[in-house]
This record gives sequence, C-alpha cells and structure tokens, in this order.
Amino acid sequence: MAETGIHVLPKTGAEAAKQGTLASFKDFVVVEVLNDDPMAKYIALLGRFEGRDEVAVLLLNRKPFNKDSLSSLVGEGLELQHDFVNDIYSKYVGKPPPEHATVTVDLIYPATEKHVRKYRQQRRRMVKETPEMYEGIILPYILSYPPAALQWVYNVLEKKKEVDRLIFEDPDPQLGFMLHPDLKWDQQQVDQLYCLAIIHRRDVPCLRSLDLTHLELLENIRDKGCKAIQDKYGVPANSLRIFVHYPPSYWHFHVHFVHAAFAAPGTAAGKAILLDDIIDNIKIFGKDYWRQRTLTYQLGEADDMWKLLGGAV
Ligand code: M7G
Repeated sequence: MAETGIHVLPKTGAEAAKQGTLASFKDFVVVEVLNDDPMAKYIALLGRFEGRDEVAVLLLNRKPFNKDSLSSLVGEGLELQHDFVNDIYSKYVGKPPPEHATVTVDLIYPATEKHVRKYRQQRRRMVKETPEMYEGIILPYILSYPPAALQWVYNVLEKKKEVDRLIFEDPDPQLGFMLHPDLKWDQQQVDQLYCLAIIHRRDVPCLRSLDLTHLELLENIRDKGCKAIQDKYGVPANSLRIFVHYPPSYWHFHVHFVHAAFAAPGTAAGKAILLDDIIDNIKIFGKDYWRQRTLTYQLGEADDMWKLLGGAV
C-alpha cells in the first residue's frame, strides 16, 4: 500500500460506540446482567469498554421469525442436531442460517445512573398520584430534569438526527409534530409497527399538562399520524393502538402508535393511556381533567419517582 505519511489510528470500541459506528464488541466487558427475560428472548447487560470508566447499557433482543423468507429458514440452511424421537414426535436443536440468527442490539453509551436503574430488574409497585402529589413533588422533579436527557428529542426536532427516517412532519409550531419509527422497531415487519410522534412545542412535558387548549394538537396528531401510517405502511387506523405513557421516560410530550396485533412492552394498564380516552375525557369532563384526577400507575422501586413518592403512597 502507498505510504501517505498520515497514520490513522484504529478507533477504539468506546470511540466507535459514541459515533454509532461500532462493528463488534471486541473490547467490551460485561459487568452485570441487569435483566433477563427468557419469554421475551431479551437480555439487558451493563458493561464497559476496556480502559474506560463510563458504563454502557446493552439490550439484546432475538428477532421474531421473518415470515417473508420461510424457505431460507426451513430449508437446507437449517442445520439439525437430533435430540430425541418418541413415536410420531421428534425434537432437534436447529442452527439457522446467519440471516435468520440476528438479534437487535441497542446500546446506550455512556449510560447514566438513571438508564442503569431503568433497565435493572426490580420489583414493580403501584402508585396513586394525587393532584397534590403532582404539584408538590412531580412537577418540581420534571422542572429540574436535566435538559441533556432530552438531547435525542431535540436532535430529531432540529433535524440533526434521524432525518432519513422521517415518516411525516406537520411543521406548525403549535399544532405540529414529527413522526418517526420508534427506536423499538427495526421496520422489518409491519405487524410489529411502532412509531413515535414528537410534538414541536417544548412547553408540554406530559399528560398532566394537557387541557382544552391542546385538543386541536391531540386531534391533529391522531388524524395526521394515522393517515401518514396508512399511506406509508398500509396499516389502517383501526389496526393501531395509539397511546401515551404516564409517567413517560422522557418529559417532552410524545405519542406512541403501535400495531394492534403487537403486544409491545409498555401497553399495560398502569402505564399506557389511549389517546382517544385522553381527548374524550378533556371534552367531557373539562379543561383540567388530567390535572385534577388521581393517576394510578406502576413504578420500579429503583425509579427516582418511587423514591420521591415512596413515603407518600
Ligand atoms: P416513553 O413513554 O417516554 O418511555 O417513550 P418508554 O421508554 O418507557 O416507553 C419514549 C419512546 O421513545 C420509547 O418508545 C423509546 O423506544 C423511544 N426512543 C427513545 N430514544 C432514545 C429514541 C431515539 O433516539 N429515537 C427514536 N426514534 N425513538 C427513541
């Protein structure tokens, strides 16, 4: 190879991870299994890149079978190792061809203590958050939330990131929003569709902030979000579960659009509230319905909010 005089040092895993250009986990050391769900075929790991103090959270998910390429899955490529046979019943361990053996890999690096707590297995508790608890404890907590935690949201809204993933945008500063595939969806199978609408306004942290003045915004997200998903993926509105989390992980209002056939994590009672119910309750019960009611929801014991509310519930 010609000598150019410029020596490009190979990137360390840590540097490549920060740039999102990691090719393997060669110098990654697993420190702890944070969580492990054999049913969901999911594992959450805490680790470090060699020589670095910052920690990383690594989430691995086995991907569902791709029904569009069954012939390459159940064909010559599936290597079989015999386990047992009994009458008409037989069992094997199969080693699928590489394209069917993939996992999705989500890396958070450097991860904060809050990320580690979020993904560490912990006991779930139910909380009844009264309006007084919201005003006195949660609202100050939201207002003191570090802006850096929302950097990824602002990167999306300012078109610094995920530009090529944009599905739809309504640029109106008051009523507008951006619609992208959620981080949880690899866009391979439409029956696992998971999209996220993020509003342009930066003064609506969560469900509790919504009142009559936001009705038009909420209806706009629902109607234009559904149309954009129908146009791009052919999934009709009556196949979509559209909801908001309370409490969310990120205090900038956003709406989840998920295929109704997909039992996605985070759709449970005590976490997800349907957008239609949010809209209807404002219309029927009045402008500050979501501020006035007690909200019952689940929290992990390691969550900051559980620690803040723990004594009061
Ligand atoms: P949430 O209700 O605040 O929290 O939703 P949850 O994580 O408990 O559901 C935030 C949503 O944003 C989740 O569905 C995340 O998967 C999604 N999300 C998080 N990040 C960091 C990103 C990202 O960088 N890009 C996209 N497109 N989605 C993200």
